[in-house]
Amino acid sequence: MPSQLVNEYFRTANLPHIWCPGCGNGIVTRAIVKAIDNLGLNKDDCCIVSGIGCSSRASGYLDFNTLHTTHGRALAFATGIKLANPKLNVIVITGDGDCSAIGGNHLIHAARRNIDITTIVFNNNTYGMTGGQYSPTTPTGDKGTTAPYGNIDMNFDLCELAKAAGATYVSRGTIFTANMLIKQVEEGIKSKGFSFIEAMTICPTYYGRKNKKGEAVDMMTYLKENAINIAAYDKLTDEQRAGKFVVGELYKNTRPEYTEEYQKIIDSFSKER
Ligand SMILES: Cc1ncc(C[n+]2csc(CCOP(=O)(O)OP(=O)(O)O)c2C)c(N)n1
Ligand code: SF4
Repeated sequence: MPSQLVNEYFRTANLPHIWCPGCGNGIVTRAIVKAIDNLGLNKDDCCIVSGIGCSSRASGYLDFNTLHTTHGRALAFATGIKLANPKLNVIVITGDGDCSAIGGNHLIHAARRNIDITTIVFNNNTYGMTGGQYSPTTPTGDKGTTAPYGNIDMNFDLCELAKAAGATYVSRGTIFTANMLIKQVEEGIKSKGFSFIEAMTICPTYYGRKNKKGEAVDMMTYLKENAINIAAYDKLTDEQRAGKFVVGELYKNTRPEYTEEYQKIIDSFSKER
């Protein structure tokens, strides 16, 4: 029997989903829904926008105001929606390719403007939907359909990118620690300004298979063993950090939010009349 969360927040008529067995996308999607449920948000006050990719298919399963947009353009659509109706909780679902390759410029500028949107990037280190090409987050040396001998590009640290561009809430979690991810999405939604949450997930079908990472359980175990919380990470030497990655709340700040600044301009003209 479907759970209360599924019955309340999913378009059950669109299920079963298309994701492969072992794919991590369901855990991230559940974390988003659980965060919304924990915050007690009204569904009609939320708008979920996605780009294109396996992860972006989540919007089709969610029973909210949703938009499945063009590849890389979720943040552009979301910006328009938020400016038209700043009261909405606008949540963007995107993949690492969608968000940081074709959509990279939109990410930078949404963060720079500090518009009050919560972005959750499902980072599986590959282009899942189109067959496992390498993406800007594929670690250097790892393989993809378009890098059969190993990727020679330097990979992006998406959280550092979002922070440097101006995001005011930045965190990273994994599908292994789903409860932490739920809290991070909650914090992202509550924070006024551009919130960026990187959810480290798994694609056993492409990234895992091409890089001999084993089954889904092995990939989950990798996340469990190599994700170090920021408090502990800060105390490690460079040697101890090798091969590990940091999770937790990485950055929090406040600065003027875009739709509020925009409203001030509108108000200044209203007063003049
Ligand atoms: C303009 C345009 N270029 C390319 C594509 C093909 N395309 C669809 S999904 C995708 C990659 C998705 O990768 P990612 O964002 O990492 O998401 P995942 O499928 O891994 O969740 C690409 C290149 C497209 N749909 N539109
Ligand atoms: S191809 Fe990868 S990301 Fe796409 S559904 Fe399958 S496991 Fe998930």
